[in-house]
Amino acid sequence: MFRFGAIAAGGLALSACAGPLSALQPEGPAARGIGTLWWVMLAAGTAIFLVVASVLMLAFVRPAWLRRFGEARLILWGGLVVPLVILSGLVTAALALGERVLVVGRGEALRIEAVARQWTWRFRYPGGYETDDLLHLPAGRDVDIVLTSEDVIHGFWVPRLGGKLDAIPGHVNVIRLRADRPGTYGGVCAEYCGIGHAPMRFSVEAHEPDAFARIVGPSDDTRQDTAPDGEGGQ
Ligand SMILES: [Cu+2]
Repeated sequence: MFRFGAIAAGGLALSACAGPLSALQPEGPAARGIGTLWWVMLAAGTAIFLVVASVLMLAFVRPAWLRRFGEARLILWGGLVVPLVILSGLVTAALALGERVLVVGRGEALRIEAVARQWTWRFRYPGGYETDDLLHLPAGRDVDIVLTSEDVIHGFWVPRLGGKLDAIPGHVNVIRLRADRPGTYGGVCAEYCGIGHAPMRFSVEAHEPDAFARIVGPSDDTRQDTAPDGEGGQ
């Protein structure tokens, strides 16, 4: 009975991690790095919890064992050395991931502008084509999302493709995304921005490169008139 309950609870917990906004179902290199770090932190956190719980138990059941280890040594190792090693590892991993999420010293990529305002997202492609609350991407290719805001600070986040970055008025931030394959992903505003914050969502559609080019058109100003209707164009 207990085993059935544990399996059911585990299944329920894991199913809550699925869906279009799940950072635990990554579909791009940046999101995959973030997902891996999350799993490593979960495993390490669980291990640390078990060790601490065991030591606590030992303090009650076999206090003499702990006393033999020595108070000063316990504080030195448990309070300084071990946390220092763990935190150094985490900081290194986070810095390496940050480089991957942001655009630091890497090659050129397609640039798409994203302008946030209360409470929508407008995306502008190189040829001038625009969409509201729908971001088209070419699959398998790096894309730089050039973020800014017209009013307050918003947060751009597509959990299955990458990290999150603020869209700040009067300032430009750039985040690099890549979708491994065609598909539809969810995006949200990740920074509280007013009464309409919660529903300030957008969709991301990753297409085969040909289909992407057909939808957003060539990279010049002739595109706007030939945009097919019903593809998310405004
Ligand atoms: Cu918001």
